Amino acid sequence: MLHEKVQELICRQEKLLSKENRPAKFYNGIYTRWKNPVLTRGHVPIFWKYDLDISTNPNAQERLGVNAVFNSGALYKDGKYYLAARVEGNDRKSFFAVAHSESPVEGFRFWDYPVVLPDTFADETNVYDMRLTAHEDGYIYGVFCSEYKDTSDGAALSDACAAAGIARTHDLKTWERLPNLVTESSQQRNVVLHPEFVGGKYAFYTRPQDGFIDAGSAGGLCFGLCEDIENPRVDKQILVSPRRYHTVTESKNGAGAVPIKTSRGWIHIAHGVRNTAAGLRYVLYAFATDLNEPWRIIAEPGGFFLAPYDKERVGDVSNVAFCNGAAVNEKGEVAIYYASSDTRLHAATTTVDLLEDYVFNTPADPLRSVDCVAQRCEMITKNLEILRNVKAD
Ligand code: M1P
Repeated sequence: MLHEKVQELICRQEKLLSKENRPAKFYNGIYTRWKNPVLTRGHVPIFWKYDLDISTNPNAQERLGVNAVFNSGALYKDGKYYLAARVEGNDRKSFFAVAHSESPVEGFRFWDYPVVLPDTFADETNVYDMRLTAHEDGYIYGVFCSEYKDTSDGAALSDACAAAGIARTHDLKTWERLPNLVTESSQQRNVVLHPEFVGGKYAFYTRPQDGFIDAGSAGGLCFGLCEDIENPRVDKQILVSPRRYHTVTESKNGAGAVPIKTSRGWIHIAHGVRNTAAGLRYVLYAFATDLNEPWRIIAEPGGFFLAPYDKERVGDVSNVAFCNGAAVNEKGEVAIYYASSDTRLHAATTTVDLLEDYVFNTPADPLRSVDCVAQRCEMITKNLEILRNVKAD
């Protein structure tokens, strides 16, 4: 027999899980935002949080609370959308859990168990932000942040080190853990495995930093090749997308979703961060790289692609939009999964064609106000002429 409160929670959750989603009113012609988040802490199975045994939990108290469900890797496979979400317990430790649905925007349900990663690093305290890459070698790779305490001389209690953890699977259920990626940088987060071999080698997008939080003199989204995925190391990191003064990437940036292959280039959805009086602000930006030289940018719209909007602005870490997964189906429909304020996960839907239009036809950032005004005036002049002609017709 179940406690009546638990029965009520299960019924309430069922309503949430079967809720239909609708497009939001927001419009920019580039993507559709959806009204309801696709995953929240409310989606976490009740039996992950409550001991359902009345004899050991007579008051139906939550024993292992979950604080948030957010940054998710994503994959479309055989008609289904899979998310590898970051689930954060009340104890601040994150772990991964897979949810799937036949729709990109609703109906996601977690599998019975979270991902159980082989415990190969005794010092690892936390794991988060998994990118799922269906690689041409036949494996699905999960590349994530593996965090451990900085124990070097003089390190403060909260000082930490970030490395890129790597695990691989065929079914998202059984995972083989590979060694962490070795690079020359002491801090490595937001690492993404490119889905194809480049010159016969594995290729990673990296984000070296001097500090755990601060980019320091390093930073920028980089690219490097790796000979052996079972002993992964990147010896040379080439800068792909640098931090730039007075742009959305001023404080730091990092790779997001696994790049999307289009006829004109690889489309990347990354994040950029700037500092404000209210703290860091994270937005998404996009660019395209060359099909054969995926480290070379061939188009980059100015400004942000997606920023925290409306209620998305508020959460555990407010003013954050973060993406580590997008799923593309065989019709060229794209679901971009982005989390808001480190609290919940949303979908924005678009198509490969619309993304190409955005990335290749949106003007670049001219980097100075005076040039931005000139850029805008050029469009205004053209538009006023069009409006005059429409009136005359
Ligand atoms: O809190 C915002 C984000 O901060 C980190 O991103 P970055 O490494 O670029 O600073 C990550 O911890 C990410 O999970 C988080 O959403």
